[in-house]
Amino acid sequence: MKSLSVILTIMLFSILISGCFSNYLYPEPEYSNVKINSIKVTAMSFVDANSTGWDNWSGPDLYIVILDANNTQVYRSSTKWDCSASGLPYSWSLPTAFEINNLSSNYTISVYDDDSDDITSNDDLIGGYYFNFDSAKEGYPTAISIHNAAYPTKFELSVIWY
Ligand SMILES: [Ca+2]
Ligand SMILES: [Ca+2]
Ligand SMILES: [Ca+2]
Repeated sequence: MKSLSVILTIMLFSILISGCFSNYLYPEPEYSNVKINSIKVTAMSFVDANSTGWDNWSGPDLYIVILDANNTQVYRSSTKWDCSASGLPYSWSLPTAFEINNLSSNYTISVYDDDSDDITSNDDLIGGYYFNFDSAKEGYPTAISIHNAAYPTKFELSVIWY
């Protein structure tokens, strides 16, 4: 009887150990890198602070800029000319996925109106946000919305965590 309880105790221990061991071998995924595959503007204002259109005679010409924490430009999209509210969302696929290896690094994402066709105007900043991926990684979503209820501009990033 005594030997049976010893055997049971040993079995129990081995189950507990194998339980711990399998948790150790297969922990919850913890990703430390992210790739941006595409960027969308899903909402924005089509007038500036003076309620005037971004361009006088046509729709705004949208492009995306991402700056790193040192305000160095790390991405600039192509320009989509003469955009309209009915054309939303506007989407840019990144030809080479933009890889981020430090999730706590801060970035700025902004959308501009390209005025390179108008020598009287600099490009207009339509809207932008500071963000980092630490605050977005809960559950590792593949679509990350960047917005603030106080402002009309909304971005959506399509990402892969790895
Ligand atoms: Ca303009
Ligand atoms: Ca235009
Ligand atoms: Ca323009």
